[in-house]
Amino acid sequence: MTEQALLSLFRTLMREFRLKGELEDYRVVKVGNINDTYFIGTRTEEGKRKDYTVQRLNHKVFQNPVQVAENAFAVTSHMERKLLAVGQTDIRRKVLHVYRKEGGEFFHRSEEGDYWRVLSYVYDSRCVNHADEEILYGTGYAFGEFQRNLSDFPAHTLHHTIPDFHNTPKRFADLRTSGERDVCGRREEVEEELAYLLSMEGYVSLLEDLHGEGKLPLRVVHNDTKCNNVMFDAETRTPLAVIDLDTVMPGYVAHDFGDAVRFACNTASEDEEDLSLVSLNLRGYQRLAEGFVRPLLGIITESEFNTLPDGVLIITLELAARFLKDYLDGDVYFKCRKDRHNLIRARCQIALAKDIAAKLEEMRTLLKSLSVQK
Ligand code: GN1
Ligand code: MG
Repeated sequence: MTEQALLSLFRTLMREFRLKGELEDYRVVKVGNINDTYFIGTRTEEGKRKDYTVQRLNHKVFQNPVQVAENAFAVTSHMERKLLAVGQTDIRRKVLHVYRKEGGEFFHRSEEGDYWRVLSYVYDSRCVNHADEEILYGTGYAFGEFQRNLSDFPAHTLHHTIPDFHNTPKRFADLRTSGERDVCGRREEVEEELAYLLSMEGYVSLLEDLHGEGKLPLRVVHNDTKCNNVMFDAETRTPLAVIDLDTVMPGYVAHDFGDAVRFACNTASEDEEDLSLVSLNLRGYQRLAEGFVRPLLGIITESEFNTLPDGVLIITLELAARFLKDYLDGDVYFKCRKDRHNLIRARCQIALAKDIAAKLEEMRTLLKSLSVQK
């Protein structure tokens, strides 16, 4: 989009979403593999500055944008009510706000058919991609607290915005199919990765199997718990709001814990090409686990607790399968920022999964000895 088109769009959004003042500036947010995000700065007649988050929702990925928005609205309203009732101040820094138009609509539809929305901006905060121990603890705590705040939310009222989102056996079946179809002729190049992942197929259904046996409850979970989805106070570094609520759906606690560890406790980035740098930081895992479990004591069941380390391995395998599938399909889902980006991501996640598998027993022992338990 040209600069002029963007500015004109932002002004339209301000009008439609009844945001006061004049547009002053904007920034492009480069994080995220699915949606397009901007921050816009406005100033009122009285000279007051106010910022907002503006997003174009990827409606190829989220085929029912209104349902995505309804979920986010319901969940944020619930958390806001709950936190205000216990005297939370500065609520806008703790819970995201979903703006609506005069008639209650969540989106502006552009001429091109895109879906644009407005969310609040978390003041004096920062987003962290590479976490130190304090941030790891804070990340765990923020997602544990998120789950606690939603533990009394009626999960059945949420829409399944992406059906089978963390249904790992289904993700593996889809990978197998993409390997068989081989629409881009890339299969030969990934034979080794494909064989490794499919060799783990028996293990990845563990959570679904336990759920089927009535041993693992479904809860409202975030489903995308990367540490860059928690905003931290720029000064004190305490966790503030959890953002990116597009995938909030019923799911398992182990997925949220697992995805947080997968992303933040990798000693390298999610798409590191030098696989010798990729490993699971056990000390970081322990800190993240302490933060996560603390707000959930008395809420999660023993079987949920015991499956947390499996969640780390399962979700890492799942991401590897999703990236590899997208590579086989011709890069149709995730944004690619370099050549073979999905293959690079898949290889990195496989290297991480192998290290996690080797450390799984140690991870179980560490979890059982957490200081929060005593
Ligand atoms: C996508 O766009 P982003 O970064 O919020 C993806 C997640 C993946 C993640 C991997 C809707 O999230 O599931 O874990 O990339 N979101 C969707 O970085 O598929
Ligand atoms: Mg996301």
